[in-house]
Amino acid sequence: MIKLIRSITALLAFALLNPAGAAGHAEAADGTARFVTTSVSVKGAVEHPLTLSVDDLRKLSPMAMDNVPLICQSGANMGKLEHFKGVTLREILDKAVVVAPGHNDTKKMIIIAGASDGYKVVYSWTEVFNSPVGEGVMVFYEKDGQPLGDDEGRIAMVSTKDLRTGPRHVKWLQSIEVRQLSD
Ligand SMILES: Nc1nc2c(c(=O)[nH]1)N[C@H]1C(S)=C(S)[C@@H](COP(=O)(O)O)O[C@H]1N2
Ligand SMILES: [Mo]
Repeated sequence: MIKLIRSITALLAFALLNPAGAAGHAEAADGTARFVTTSVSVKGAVEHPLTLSVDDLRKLSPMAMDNVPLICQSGANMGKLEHFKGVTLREILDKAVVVAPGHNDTKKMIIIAGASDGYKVVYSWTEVFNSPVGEGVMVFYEKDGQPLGDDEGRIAMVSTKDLRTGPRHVKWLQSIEVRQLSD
């Protein structure tokens, strides 16, 4: 009886200490595997809400980039993104078709990029579609010809023309939401 209680206690302790393991998922040594996303939803003020897998993203116009330094908001050098491939946020939003019937609707629109760990960054519609920054905003899915690793994959995003590129390098991208300010 005591033995039985002991083994149940040990099992419970194991499950509590290894939540992802208990749920049957493989967990990377650094614990980021649970954040990995395999599709991104495009939602909000769009005519066609989408759920795009890596294969779906591969069907859009591929854009390859060679070398983007990653600089944190603090100024710290976080390394660089090299030889990565993706598509522009512009193309994704064009596919979803932003709903903006009023002449001034787009001017008060924001695009929220959300990650599975709760991280969020915003863009304005104008920034994406009417500024040079927009040309460099990419949703990417491949690095050095390989799928993105657990540390940021399988889908991530980066605004390559930002002065400090770290903050809008969104790891584990999960959603792209278009919203119009109501006031
Ligand atoms: N999903 C997600 N992406 C993120 C972050 C985060 O907390 N969550 N931090 C950002 C910041 S501020 C930086 S500088 C870079 C590098 O963060 P790291 O050192 O944690 O890899 O990732 C960016 N992307
Ligand atoms: Mo950062």
